[in-house]
Amino acid sequence: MLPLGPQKSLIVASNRLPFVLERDASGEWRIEPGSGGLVTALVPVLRDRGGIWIGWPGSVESDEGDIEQILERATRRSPYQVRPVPLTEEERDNFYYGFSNEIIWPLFHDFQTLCTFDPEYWKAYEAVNRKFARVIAAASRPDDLIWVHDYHLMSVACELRCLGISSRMGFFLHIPFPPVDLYVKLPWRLAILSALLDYDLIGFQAQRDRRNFIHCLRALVKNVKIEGRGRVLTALVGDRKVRLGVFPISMDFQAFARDAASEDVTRRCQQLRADLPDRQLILGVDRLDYTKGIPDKLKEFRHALIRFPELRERVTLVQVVVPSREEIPEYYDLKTEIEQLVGRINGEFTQPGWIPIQYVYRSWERNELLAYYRAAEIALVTPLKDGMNLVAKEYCACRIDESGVLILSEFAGAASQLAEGALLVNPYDVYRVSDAIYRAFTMSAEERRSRMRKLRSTIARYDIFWWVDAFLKAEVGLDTSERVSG
Ligand code: GDG
Repeated sequence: MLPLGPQKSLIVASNRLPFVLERDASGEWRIEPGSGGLVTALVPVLRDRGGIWIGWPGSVESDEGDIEQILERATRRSPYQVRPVPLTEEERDNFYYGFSNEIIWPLFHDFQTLCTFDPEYWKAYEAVNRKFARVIAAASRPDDLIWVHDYHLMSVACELRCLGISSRMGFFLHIPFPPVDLYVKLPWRLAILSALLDYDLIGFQAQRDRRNFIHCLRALVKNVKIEGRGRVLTALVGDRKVRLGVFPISMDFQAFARDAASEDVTRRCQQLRADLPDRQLILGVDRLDYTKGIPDKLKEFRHALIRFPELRERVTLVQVVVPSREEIPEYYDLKTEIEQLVGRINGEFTQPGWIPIQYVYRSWERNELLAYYRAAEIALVTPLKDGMNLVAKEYCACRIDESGVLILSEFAGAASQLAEGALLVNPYDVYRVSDAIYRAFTMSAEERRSRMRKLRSTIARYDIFWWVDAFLKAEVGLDTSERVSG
């Protein structure tokens, strides 16, 4: 159990509650408990300490009515309580689609040209952060630990302080923090930076993100002093003392490895292998998002087929694209672009008995995903920018026979931990990526094993439970001054 002090409960706030709430065919609401890594890791702490998860249930107020009741029923036996933060349709549009996904998401991933700096979005962002703060204030006791997640909620601590809440508050940014030259384009750059300084601890995925944040502090805020070294530094800003930590997020390594070895997954994996005799399977798994660099990846795969003709009929790229934010025009256009590229490349290279790209546009059942992780000799993970990228880690966890090659973008947060075992590439460099595909294809079994062993040992050590533990220890001010190797 974590040494958080006897009376401290944990209050977790994230944009979405850890539930999937959907209407079934008959129009009735259905609720499924979340199964992501964050939920898995936090549930034991919430169970031990008692705690509350606060977030938007994903519907808008006009849908409301029975949602509160559904949540209440669904969580009656859950180890933690849930408090919904309802949003109006306008709030969803301006706060979620607007400020969060048309400003912060593109800007923080270096896509400044996709930003729409609409002042109405900012007003909604402030208002919704205030709304979250009110729900948190009403639900928490003075000694509770408050842990806020991600870019939708950067101003929550500031709003809580205005309400007179003095509890310890931590914030974890799941996405990258941009370089100062990009950050300064944000019209509300100072408001957001100062709001973040109201947290006691700010956690970043990688050193790159913390370094950018410190550059921004130095450029925009006066009298900044940074003290300490290692995983957690202290920023002294005026009379504020804020800890700045690097905590690369991960997944439940043991659960992935165990489930990958299950009978179901093993059977399905054998089937997949039997369908691709004498062929290496290259796997790409990405949410539909311009940050994931899917069109670039397809072009690079094509380039590899042109430069290295021996790859033809010997490799198959299985590219899964998980539907996401399709109601936003950029995402719809991206889907069209991907589909056209897949069609063009398959049209150019297909031969009897061999189609170079198998394209899947849907989300797989977990076991299907695990079977593909196990069956694929090569994973091609080439985001243009990514906070961490859990697909890269999950792939390695599922390589229970210690084979497999991970080709990884140097702009994924995961690259800072996995540089030794992975083949790191610049996802914009068509030659580098096509070389890496060929190198992976021809890599000896011995080299594959030695690289995969290193990858798996790092990921097993710094798993999701390590992550929760390290963050919460830093939040309560315990020493976490180890070197930032994880
Ligand atoms: C954000 C940051 C950061 C994917 N396809 C299927 C499926 N998935 C699951 C994977 C993985 C998750 O989705 C994707 O996680 P990522 O980390 O790769 O990417 P984002 O969704 O963009 O996440 C990212 C993360 O937050 C955590 O901090 O790493 O940088 O952008 O877990 O397994 N799951 C199933 N079927 C699929 O087809 N069941």
